[in-house]
Amino acid sequence: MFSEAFDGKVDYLQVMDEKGNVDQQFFPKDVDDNTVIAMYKNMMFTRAFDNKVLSLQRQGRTSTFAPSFGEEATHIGSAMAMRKDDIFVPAFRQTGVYYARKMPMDLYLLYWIGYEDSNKIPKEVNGFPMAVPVATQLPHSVGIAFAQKYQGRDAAVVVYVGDGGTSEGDFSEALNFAGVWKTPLVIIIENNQWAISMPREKQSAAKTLAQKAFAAGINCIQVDGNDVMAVYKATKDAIENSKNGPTVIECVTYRMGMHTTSDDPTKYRTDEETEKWKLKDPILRVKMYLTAKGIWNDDLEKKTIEEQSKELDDIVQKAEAFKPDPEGMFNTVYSFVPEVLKKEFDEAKASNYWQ
Ligand SMILES: Cc1ncc(C[n+]2csc(CCOP(=O)(O)OP(=O)(O)O)c2C)c(N)n1
Ligand SMILES: [Mg+2]
Repeated sequence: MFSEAFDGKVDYLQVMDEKGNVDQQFFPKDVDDNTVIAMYKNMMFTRAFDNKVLSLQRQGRTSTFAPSFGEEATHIGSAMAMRKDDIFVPAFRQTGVYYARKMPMDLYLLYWIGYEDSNKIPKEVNGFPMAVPVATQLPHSVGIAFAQKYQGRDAAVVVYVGDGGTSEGDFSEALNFAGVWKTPLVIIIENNQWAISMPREKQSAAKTLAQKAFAAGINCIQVDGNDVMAVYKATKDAIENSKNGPTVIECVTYRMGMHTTSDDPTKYRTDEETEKWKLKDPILRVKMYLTAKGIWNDDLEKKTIEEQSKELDDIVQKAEAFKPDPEGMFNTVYSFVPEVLKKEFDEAKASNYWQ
């Protein structure tokens, strides 16, 4: 005889649709008009930052850059749901998360210019440096979350991983430990449909990426990742429940731009696909919502664009004025300075590298 060994189902949540209509039943109770405006402005800034840095990169003023075009709701919804003491652990494409968590953006920009000094994140930001080796941030995040629990702190950890990252061993191993230890962890799968040129359907035969949580005994949900309100609600709920254990949130979004500035997506995907996703733009729907409510208009939009443009000019000016200390190349790699580096250091110093 067969009986049921396990019953699993993944819910999908959308609160605000493509036209800005909201499902009142699921609209987060703690979100007032000012909060929606703040979400909108944060998303606008994230996009403006992308445009600015892309232009700097094309002028040779930054190194490779990974823009977030189209993924702003996933960043801002999740970051704004975090409490002050919650900690975020990013991958490498979470500009909006850093911004909403009040990272000084000139410091953030230094990373893309190529200075490791960017990784000295101010304590109050409660965030970690970017992790480029795919999914390696996940085992770390489980340890960080375990430490919160062990020390009796009321803080959750929110970690980000791409759709591609879910195929890594680190992902499965991290989820397994997080489930067994019931760590206060929220795992955001930022499913932007592509891992460089590898499409989502070739990444996994699973119908959702969220369901990978079942194998680890972890709660999961799939949300419209272009809906800032759904992402906010799911993250808030997961943080509230984090004392009982982790949650996986799959945010279904789309990478509107290139993987990084070294990539040309026209080589492997069609314009039709991109055009289809343009209609689901995460920023546009919030604008429609605010406009229909009579709390946003062209004047406010223009004023915000001007303010953010000035904010960006200041950020770039500050970042470009940064003078790195070349000694860091030698004395921050190891806990001690090995002989070979000491020799190079002496040579560099003798060659007036510091002038
Ligand atoms: C362990 C490892 N393998 C390969 C790479 C090269 N690489 C950088 S990003 C990337 C794809 C990541 O895709 P996804 O996890 O979906 O994140 P996204 O770039 O879409 O945000 C790859 C293969 C890497 N950085 N680290
Ligand atoms: Mg991806």
